[in-house]
Amino acid sequence: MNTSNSEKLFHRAQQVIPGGVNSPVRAFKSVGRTPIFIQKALGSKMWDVDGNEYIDYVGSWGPMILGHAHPAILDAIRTAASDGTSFGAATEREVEMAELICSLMPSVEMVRMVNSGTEATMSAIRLARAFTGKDTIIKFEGCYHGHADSFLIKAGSGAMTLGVPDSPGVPRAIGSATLNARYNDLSSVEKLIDAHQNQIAALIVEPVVGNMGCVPPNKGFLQGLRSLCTRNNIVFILDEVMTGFRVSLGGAQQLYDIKPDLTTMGKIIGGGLPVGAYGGKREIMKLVAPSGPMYQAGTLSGNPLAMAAGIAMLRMLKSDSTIYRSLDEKSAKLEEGIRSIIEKNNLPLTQNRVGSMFTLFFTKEKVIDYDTAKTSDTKKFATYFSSMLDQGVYFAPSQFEAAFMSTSHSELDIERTIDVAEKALMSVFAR
Ligand code: KE4
Repeated sequence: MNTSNSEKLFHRAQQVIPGGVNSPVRAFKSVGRTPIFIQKALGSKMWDVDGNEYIDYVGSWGPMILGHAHPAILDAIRTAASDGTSFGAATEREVEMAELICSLMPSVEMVRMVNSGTEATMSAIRLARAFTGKDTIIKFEGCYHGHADSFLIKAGSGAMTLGVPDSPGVPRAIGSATLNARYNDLSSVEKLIDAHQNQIAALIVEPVVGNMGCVPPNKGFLQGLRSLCTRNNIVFILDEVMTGFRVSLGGAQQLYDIKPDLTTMGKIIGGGLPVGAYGGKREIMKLVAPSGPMYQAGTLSGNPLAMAAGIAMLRMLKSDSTIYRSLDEKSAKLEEGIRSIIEKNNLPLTQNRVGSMFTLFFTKEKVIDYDTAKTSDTKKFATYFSSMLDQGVYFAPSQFEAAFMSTSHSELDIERTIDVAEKALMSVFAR
């Protein structure tokens, strides 16, 4: 496969951008090859700067649930842009967006727009600290909540991929206020709460983990966290940046019938533009400036183009009740196709899936947490990734990420993906 233009661009990029990319996982470092530079995308396809076509299962890490360059989203952006690109003042679209989010996620009584998932989660924990007057937070090993200092302790996603789950530069005072529990292990949470009585402000969790690869919650896990937080005056934060409007129209909290105190959002609600949000109980949210003393701000928060794209996205998701069933059926077909290859060849692989987010792990172990995810053979994954890419199928360049189906993936795309996966897996395990 000719990737000469990507290689030239990557060389140039590395002179002026750290690692040649604006987000680490894009550098393809853990899969040991030059990253592809994308020229354009449409529906389920992407084309790189050398003209190679890919069936895309990254979907910009989640936002592209309706496929790339959806006409309704492009129209909404064009219309908004013709009236100006940013005002730094209140607009009607922000009210409409907030009302839409609150209508789709009943636990969210008030919501504040920000510009990324990181801003959403870092604001949510500041708010929880302000509300409770306590400082310590609980997160889970392998979960990723963006790159704010408090979260870069045993973090997932790119940090886990690059083997730097604990980043330098995080002050000890901040890091020591973050405790890590084990995902799907309620007793690990109880032990932390017992050992830090009355110190814990918040517990933040990916209700379905995407950032150690896809890891679903065990039955009763989320409910157990809810009752522990209620009993100990801990703000229960569901980080739905990835799962929000992905695993169901009302997110994981609808799918698992769980009511958090705060929810963080991003990705899909921006329709591909930079958007994040945090929201929840009115009594907590009213602490946020200017209605309360907890300060958080943003020049481009509620940006008109981003709101227009997000409103168009959420309106489409809300208007078509077949979308989530179709996403589930497409994803199940792919999962079934891969399962039959695994069983036919007795391959040491396991799959996790929730709706249209899923991961193929290169381990025989059932992946239920950070430790079991880490049993994956990342070298074999890298060989598989490369073989898939060379055959025109683009999955995340990391074992510790989720893949995403969109409504624009066709039956043909899925059949081709299964065929290509069989060839790729045979090349990995034949060695
Ligand atoms: P951003 O700041 O990247 O918009 O969102 C941070 C974030 C917060 N919470 C969850 C559950 C997330 O998945 C993310 C970001 N997801 C990664 C993909 N695993 C972003 C990709 C990247 O870092 O380039």
